[in-house]
Amino acid sequence: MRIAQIRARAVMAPLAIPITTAQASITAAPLVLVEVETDQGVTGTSYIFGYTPLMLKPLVQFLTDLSEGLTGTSALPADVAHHTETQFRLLGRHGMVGMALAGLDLALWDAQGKAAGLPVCALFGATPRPLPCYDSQGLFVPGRDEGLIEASLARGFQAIKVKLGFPTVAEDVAALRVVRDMIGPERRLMLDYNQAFDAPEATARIRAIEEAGLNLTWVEEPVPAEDLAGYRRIRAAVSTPIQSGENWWHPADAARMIADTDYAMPDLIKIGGFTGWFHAAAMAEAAGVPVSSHLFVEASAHALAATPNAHLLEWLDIAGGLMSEPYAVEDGYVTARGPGLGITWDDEKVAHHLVR
Ligand code: SMN
Ligand code: MG
Repeated sequence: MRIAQIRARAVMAPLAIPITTAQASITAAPLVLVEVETDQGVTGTSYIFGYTPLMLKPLVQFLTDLSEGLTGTSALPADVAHHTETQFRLLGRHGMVGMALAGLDLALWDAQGKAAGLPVCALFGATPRPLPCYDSQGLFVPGRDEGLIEASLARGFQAIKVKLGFPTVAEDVAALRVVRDMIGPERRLMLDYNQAFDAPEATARIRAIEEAGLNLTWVEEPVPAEDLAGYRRIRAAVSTPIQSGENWWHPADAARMIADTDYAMPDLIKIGGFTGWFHAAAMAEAAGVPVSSHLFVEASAHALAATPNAHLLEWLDIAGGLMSEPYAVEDGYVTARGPGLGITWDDEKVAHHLVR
């Protein structure tokens, strides 16, 4: 199978609920839809989350220009990785280059799955299986967001993550208290600080949360992702497990950081597609670190199905609003489906949200 053409389209995907974090509020998801047409009549697809609309046009342009050099070359993901590794060795593959190449990797695996008539996870030796997931919510503001927690419970979620980072830890504790009381003692509750603090502030907050008996499954990214010394100091001072990984670039970052986290959640795009994911997940397994996912519910369901140390799938559906049959949560579980990644774009919806 050979690459005939790579196509990319920019969209602002409608979100059922805005994503609010300690850093920013995202009301529609800036996505780049990637398509790889092959000479076998199979087209692979995936999407990249751009985080900001400013990334859309550069990504589309980059992928469109990349197409020419790859036309006629092997459509096998490792062959393309080998080719592009050499091509971008001098520049490096962080940032936009890595995001584009990872989107391409996911689309190439989708094409391989479709060509074989199999779900992508089967190409990695696994049958689709129900994966426990958690509802990934935004900032929880007491008095405003109780309805969102009620909706999660009504949909059967057994685990919920909220983002916080109020001016004072007392406000964080009060917000967590409301959520914990609503979900009861058995369901999992996680907290995402989105890199908001330095180590002393994060340590003080996590200790206060522990003293309040809120029993968090993890606290995520309490300090900037690259602050390894901060992670070490926090983990030495608190008993709550620490989660990180969504900002690891490629397996090399996983190698640097895996010893300093309790849980890891590589982002399928930043880690380098499925190819990067399985290298990072293997390092995590060797270090005794369970692996969860970040965004990309469809591809993550395939990756986690084939990951022996799989933990939880993050349910944060940023692209379902553009699909004819979006993935769904059933009783708190998500199951991968084929062929390929099981993604079919609804052309009308895509056209409606296209960014030109
Ligand atoms: C997150 C950050 C930015 C956009 C979406 C999601 C986040 C998470 O940190 O873990 O869900
Ligand atoms: Mg996070």
